[in-house]
Amino acid sequence: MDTHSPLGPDALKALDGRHHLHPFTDTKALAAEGGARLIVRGEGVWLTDADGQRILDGMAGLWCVNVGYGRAELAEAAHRQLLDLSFYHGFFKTTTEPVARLAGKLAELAPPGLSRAFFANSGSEANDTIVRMVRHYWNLKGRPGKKAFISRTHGYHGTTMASTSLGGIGVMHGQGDLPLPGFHHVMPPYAFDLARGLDPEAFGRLAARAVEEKILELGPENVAAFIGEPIQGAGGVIIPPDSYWPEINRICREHDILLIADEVICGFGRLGHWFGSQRYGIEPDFMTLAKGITSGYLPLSAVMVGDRVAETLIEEGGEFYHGFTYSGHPVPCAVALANIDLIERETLVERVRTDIGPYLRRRFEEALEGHPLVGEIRSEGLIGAIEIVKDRRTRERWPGDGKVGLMARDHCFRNNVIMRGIRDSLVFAPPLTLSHAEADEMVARARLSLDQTARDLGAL
Ligand code: PXG
Repeated sequence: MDTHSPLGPDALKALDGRHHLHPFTDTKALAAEGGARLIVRGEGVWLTDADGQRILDGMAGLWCVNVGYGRAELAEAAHRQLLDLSFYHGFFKTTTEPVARLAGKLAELAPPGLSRAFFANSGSEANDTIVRMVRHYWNLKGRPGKKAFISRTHGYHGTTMASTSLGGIGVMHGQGDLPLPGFHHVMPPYAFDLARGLDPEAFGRLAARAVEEKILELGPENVAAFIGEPIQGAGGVIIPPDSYWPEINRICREHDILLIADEVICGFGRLGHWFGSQRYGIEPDFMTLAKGITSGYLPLSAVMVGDRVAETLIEEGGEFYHGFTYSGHPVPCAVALANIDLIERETLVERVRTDIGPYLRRRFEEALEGHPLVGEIRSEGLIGAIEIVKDRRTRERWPGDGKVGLMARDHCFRNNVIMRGIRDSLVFAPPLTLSHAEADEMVARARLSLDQTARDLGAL
């Protein structure tokens, strides 16, 4: 086929239907629905499809387009770098300017002590890298028994064998015979579902205690690390009570367990701080960075390594037999620098914390006050969830095990606002550049979609 001949939307959709296996998709069901919606443009918080419909992207792509679509500064950074040096690597005693500069910049932005960066292409690869680094570290420390990883139900850490094992998504474990041995899961700090009348701070401590109990059950001498997202994203925007993370710090310190903060969604301003670790006072040995590092313009991830681990790996580890062809690709690194520069110049981190984050939350609360389906609205910075229930008082769910969340999501999609349905909740994580008027529009469309869902259910 001539790859340059013009193809209309129908031809493209037909090709897609015949040849493209979509990620996280029931291909048979997609075909039965008539195939995929073709997206052709992005500008700011808006997408345009092949029919010319403008869609408000309340999910920033996949929680990643922090500075919004179509920013010329990022395109120009990539263009310049592609012409200057389209590729070189760091394997055999070489480096490149964007990589060196980005490593330095990340060390400056990260919490104190996380001063080394290892680059990869995706959050999944970064977490796999951490699994290898952690086990290598404990072997070097003469404690080869410390092998087990603890994480949370509803945690999402990626989709490779090890990162799926770290994750706590049951349907993913069901495919590929996972988790691998040595990966354990405990309850998440999911107050809405699990607190059962306990006050939030007491519940936060209870959820942290579940980690300690698992450590004691396995024996601290066998536990290598705990990994958690500061706020669990893909698992349903589970926002921990403030009591949770300080307890996790204490527990990891006391039992000599490494602490990994998976900042793939929370990083780069989403919570109104550069990193979720800063919002919650987490003292991690590792941070996983991806998505917002380039605002999704190009694939890039980084593992930030804390000094105590880095010093051991460097002083005693010899060669680390690990790295991807594109570990530290200069083009995405140049884009990441331009992206960070934009976030700084437009003071987006502060804007999320003091302006648009609280504004969007207030507007949701006003618009959905007393809505028969809404059990809770929670948010932090520009990430949040609306819990859908059958009975607002008892929090009883609708039958169908998450079907109602998907119904609401589909109404949103038809109303040209993108939100994610996760079990029976509707979640949002728009670009950090969302204006007040766009926030109003997003809330109005979400309200309409929830009304339509309620009507489908006979609740309105
Ligand atoms: N950690 C976290 C916290 C994530 O959210 C990953 C790791 C893996 O990153 P990569 O780059 O390998 O995808 C993620 C990714 C969704 C959705 O629909 C969420 C993610 C990816 C794709 C879809 O919510 N999160």
